[in-house]
Amino acid sequence: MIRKTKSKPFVALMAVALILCLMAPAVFANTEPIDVGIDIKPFSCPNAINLTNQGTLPVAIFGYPGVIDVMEIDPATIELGGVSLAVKKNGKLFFAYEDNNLDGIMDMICHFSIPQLTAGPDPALDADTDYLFLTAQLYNGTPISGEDIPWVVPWQ
Ligand SMILES: [Ca+2]
Repeated sequence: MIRKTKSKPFVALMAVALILCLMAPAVFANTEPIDVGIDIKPFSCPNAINLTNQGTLPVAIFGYPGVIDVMEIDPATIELGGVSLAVKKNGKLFFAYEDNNLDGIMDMICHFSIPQLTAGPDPALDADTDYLFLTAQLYNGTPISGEDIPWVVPWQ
């Protein structure tokens, strides 16, 4: 009597396909970041940044009804060009909530260390930086992202 069995590679392939199908909703559900409006140096226009400044670069994340509630953003996950929020002297992350653009919706002002942004051989921010990208996650894991154009004044 000959037992007809499926080949091992076929079974393995089916198993992989099944796992991928089962994982797909989890993998793809939250991969598309919510596009949020941000403004580098929201207190001034244009966004002139002095690279030798030892302070922080403020960036506003604007709340928008039905799209983004800034209170839902996990501050620990916020990065600007891969640089995390600056840390205050008291050890807490440097951010604040305020309605920066006066539209009645709460915004989040995030502060990033300019020395950190400009540090290293491949800095997040230098005279050639066209865009700065801000990424973060909501407390529920949903990713968000936004971008703005910095104006760097390295000679001042
Ligand atoms: Ca606002």
